[in-house]
Amino acid sequence: MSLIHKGDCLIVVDVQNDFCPGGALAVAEGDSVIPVLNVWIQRFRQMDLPVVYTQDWHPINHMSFVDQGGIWPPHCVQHTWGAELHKDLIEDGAIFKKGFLPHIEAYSGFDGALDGEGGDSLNTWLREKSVSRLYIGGLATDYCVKATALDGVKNGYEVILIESGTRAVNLHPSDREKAISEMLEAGVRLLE
Ligand code: VGL
Ligand code: ZN
Repeated sequence: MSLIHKGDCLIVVDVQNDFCPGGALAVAEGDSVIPVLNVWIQRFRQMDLPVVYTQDWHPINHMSFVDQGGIWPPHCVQHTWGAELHKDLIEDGAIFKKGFLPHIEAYSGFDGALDGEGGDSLNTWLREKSVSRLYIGGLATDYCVKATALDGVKNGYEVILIESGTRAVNLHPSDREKAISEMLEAGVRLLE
């Protein structure tokens, strides 16, 4: 078990209905990250350390949707069931919404704003809380988790990926592996 301490923050990426079985962009075994992440969420909260959640939050005309020329079926549309965080996930922290501008992709949690458009950026919030190290898990390994982890490194944080708390879309079967290599090369540490 890894030791967590002051300066650590847990980032739970996009554990939303649409990325879980039965959702519009279901990730295989997407919901299996929930029990793993719930343990981490409780560990962080017991030590009074911050947990933040990201939430993909698209307008119906988002550029990533196939009908707008993007590669994804419509998913995580604002105010729909698919956009809600999964009901089994323990929710105990700030929520950063992202992807709310029709013409900007925004895979990274660092593109998110507290409670949506106009809210504080994730980076501003983390700095205010004197966070220096990020533990990251959630969905999906090869998109939003990867983008958030890489931006974490770019913004000067130590980044640890909770691998058992992630699942990949795997549009191509090797995408998960490629994403993990990219993160490792950038300096992300892996926790099994
Ligand atoms: C995501 C595809 C499209 C993700 C979001 O959360 O990884 N993937 N939008
Ligand atoms: Zn999306």
